[in-house]
Amino acid sequence: MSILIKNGRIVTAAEDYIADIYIEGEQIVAIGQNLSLKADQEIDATGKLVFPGGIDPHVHLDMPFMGTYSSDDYSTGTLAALHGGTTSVIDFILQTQGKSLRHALEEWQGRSKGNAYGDYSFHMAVTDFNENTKLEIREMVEEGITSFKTFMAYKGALMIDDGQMVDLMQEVKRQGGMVTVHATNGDMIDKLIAKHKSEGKLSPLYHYLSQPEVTEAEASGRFSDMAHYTNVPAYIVHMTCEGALNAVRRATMRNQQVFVETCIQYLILDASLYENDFEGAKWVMSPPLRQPKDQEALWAGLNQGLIQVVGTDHCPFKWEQKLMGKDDFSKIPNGHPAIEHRIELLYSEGVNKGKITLNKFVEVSSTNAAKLFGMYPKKGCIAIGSDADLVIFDPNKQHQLSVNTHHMNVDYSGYEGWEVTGKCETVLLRGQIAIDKGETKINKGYGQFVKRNKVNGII
Ligand code: DUC
Ligand code: ZN
Ligand code: ZN
Ligand code: ZN
Repeated sequence: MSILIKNGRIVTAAEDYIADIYIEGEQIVAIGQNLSLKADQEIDATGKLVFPGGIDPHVHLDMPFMGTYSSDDYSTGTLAALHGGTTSVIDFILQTQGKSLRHALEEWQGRSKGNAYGDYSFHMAVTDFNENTKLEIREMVEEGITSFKTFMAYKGALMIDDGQMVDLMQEVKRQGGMVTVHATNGDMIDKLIAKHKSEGKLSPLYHYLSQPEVTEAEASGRFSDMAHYTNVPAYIVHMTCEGALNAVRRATMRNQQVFVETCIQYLILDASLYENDFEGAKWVMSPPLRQPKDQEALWAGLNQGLIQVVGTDHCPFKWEQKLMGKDDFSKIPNGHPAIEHRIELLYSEGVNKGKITLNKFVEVSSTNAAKLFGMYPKKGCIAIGSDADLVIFDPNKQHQLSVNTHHMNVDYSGYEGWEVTGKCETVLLRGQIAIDKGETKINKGYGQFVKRNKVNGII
């Protein structure tokens, strides 16, 4: 099977030019002007942008959490991602405390195998680092799982202490991996939750007020210090605020680079959404939405090169699941649905409103994640020999986001009625048209596990 994409405006992290792309099988075989190659199928991309398929390195599919499961599984989640121009995702395996990493890997392989539409990989969340787990780090790297997630919060379920953190960092450094972190001060947050509950303050607003900026800034600084001490490649997930960003900025003053991911919601939504009583549960996520001054800091951080990646932390729960916390904010399952909207919102709110360049958009939605997590140049670029993961994008198409049209398995939208300029029209994954004008063209099971390479923390 061969496809020729004619006359598109090709945009990568570094380039912007008009050319044709010739695809044979799963890969890009030729790029050039007026290619006179005969293909089984031709797509006219005149007036359209063509950029690398999005990579969302932060999603939670079918994940057991807070007494329930996130409502998108590998099938609905990766399909929704494809509709929104994201061709690869990296999901989190959660180790159960007291059990092995291998056991957790097998559970996630069971959930994902044969179910995905889009390509996927795994981070391994190490929630119990001990002599046994230590021996498994190397095995995981050999399996192509080269990033290890840690939690500085969710004590009793996911959190590790600082001693475990330093030990884990040293082992991951030895084996050629990256340590990533949910950087918030779990003890402070638990105290504030208990205090609010004892005062009868039980609405979603108190979820926000239990995780003030300082809890994230402090943990981000502490994590950076431990990463500096151990010299491990280090990455902070879902950064939301100015204080945390400044902790990373300070680390640069000793010539350290800590990589940073923010998520689309933190760039465009703010904490005023928690003021609408229980409605605010739609945006109960951790860390919570912040203030407009934090959004400004995050956009600036992208342009300053302090933030390399925009993900989603996609962790959807249906309204019925959110209602588990109707009388107690601490029981509202944390997470919000965004996997389908990241690319279009980042284009519309970022590029279209003049906050970031088109090249920066590609860099932070695809290329940097591929580089940081050992998938480049197979993924994250438009080059000869790379996987033909491509988005053909109509930059002028106006549309509205809504629960009535999205593909995520959740019965509300965090972005209901949001006006978006720009639409993913055709999405290719490994040389196959996966989505065309809203229609799905591939079958469940087409998505493959992406085995990732070792990383060294230089991009
Ligand atoms: N935050 C969320 O909102 N959901 C899943 C886990 C997390 O850290
Ligand atoms: Zn089990
Ligand atoms: Zn997290
Ligand atoms: Zn997460």
